[in-house]
Amino acid sequence: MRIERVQGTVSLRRTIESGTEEQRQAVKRMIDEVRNNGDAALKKYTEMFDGISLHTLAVTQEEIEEAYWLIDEEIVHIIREAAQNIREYHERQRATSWFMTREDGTILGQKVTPLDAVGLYVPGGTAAYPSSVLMNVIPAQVAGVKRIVIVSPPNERGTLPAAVLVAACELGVQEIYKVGGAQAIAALAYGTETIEPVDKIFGPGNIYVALAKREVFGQVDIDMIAGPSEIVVLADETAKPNEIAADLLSQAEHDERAVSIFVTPSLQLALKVEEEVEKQLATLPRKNIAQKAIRDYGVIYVTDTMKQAIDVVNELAPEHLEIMTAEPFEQLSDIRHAGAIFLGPYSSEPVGDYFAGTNHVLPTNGTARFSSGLTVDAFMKKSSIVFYSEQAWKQHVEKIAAFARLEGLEAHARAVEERLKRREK
Ligand code: HSO
Ligand code: ZN
Repeated sequence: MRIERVQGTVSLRRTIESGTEEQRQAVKRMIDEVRNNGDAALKKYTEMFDGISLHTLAVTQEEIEEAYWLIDEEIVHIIREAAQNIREYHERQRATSWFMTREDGTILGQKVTPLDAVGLYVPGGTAAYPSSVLMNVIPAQVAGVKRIVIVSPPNERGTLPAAVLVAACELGVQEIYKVGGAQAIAALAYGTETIEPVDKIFGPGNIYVALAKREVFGQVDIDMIAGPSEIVVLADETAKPNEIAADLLSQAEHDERAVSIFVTPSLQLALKVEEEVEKQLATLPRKNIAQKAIRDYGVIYVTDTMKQAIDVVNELAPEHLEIMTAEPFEQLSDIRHAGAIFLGPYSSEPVGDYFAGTNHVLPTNGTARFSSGLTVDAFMKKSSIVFYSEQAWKQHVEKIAAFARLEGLEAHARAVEERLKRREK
């Protein structure tokens, strides 16, 4: 891992998923084909890309039962407990409708309504995370979304990973389809004979999925385009180098482009962490991935002071930040940009990935500067409510009409004035 002394500002090397022109065109063609040919197009692409010919797209009850056979009962209990923690945390986020009144009888308000239907994309292969099923489905349920659809590419056996099916079933998800890639996104956006369209699409995926989400945005809403995972650890000499190294590697194993960064005012600690990272890397099953990530994107920044270290963290605006200092709550108030903040030696980042209750869908690529992780709000929308009383209308009608005429909108002015006729009768 590279060690750099920091003077002034730093900037993170970022990979933006914009794809090539060829990829964008391919995605557009696939979306058109799904719009024109529905299920037949989905099956054709599934055969082409997943190498499997499916008769029905929907996951059956037998597949779910089989999944339960394959998963340890103990794991099912862990999933249930994690789900409970996640539900409890997200319930606090649920916005409620409200009203305000004025003395003239005006009532203004905000009515909160859940989305009718949402779709969740679960990637295939080793990135098919049951934890991500929990992180997306639970806030949707807390919001009150009635229809939740999961789509995911089938594996070589023509089914979905057992753990994903068990997580979905534990939450009571009724609609699961074995379709992935850009074709799945097109189906969610436009619908086919089997899959009714949804209003918003959530979940990460490969470049084709990301491009397809961008392409259907407007027809439906989308959550965010997630980049590779990132972790920044901020620590002083009270922290343990082996723990810091382990946490840095926890995110490095996600992706060859994952970003693991350590920031500290202690050169001595920096040297020890560097050594630990190398040592621990050697025995990791996903060593190849983690090693590439650490080599290409891993950095240790050594600053002169803790204050400078905090500046570096804010500059990086990481997805995950761990603060391992003597008094982590002291630094907390100075942190302005981070998707999730983990405090103290026991709050290792995977605690949040799986179990604490907070959400693990978080802003990457420095977007923590202006955005937040997934919350219940993403599954709800707000309508404003206006009730004007006669008294309020009378008091303000001339001002409103004057404002309308300022904009040259005579029909607006006349609309509010039309009520004058009631008084003439
Ligand atoms: N750390 C990942 C989420 C995840 N980790 C899922 C394990 N499973 C992105 O924040
Ligand atoms: Zn993770």
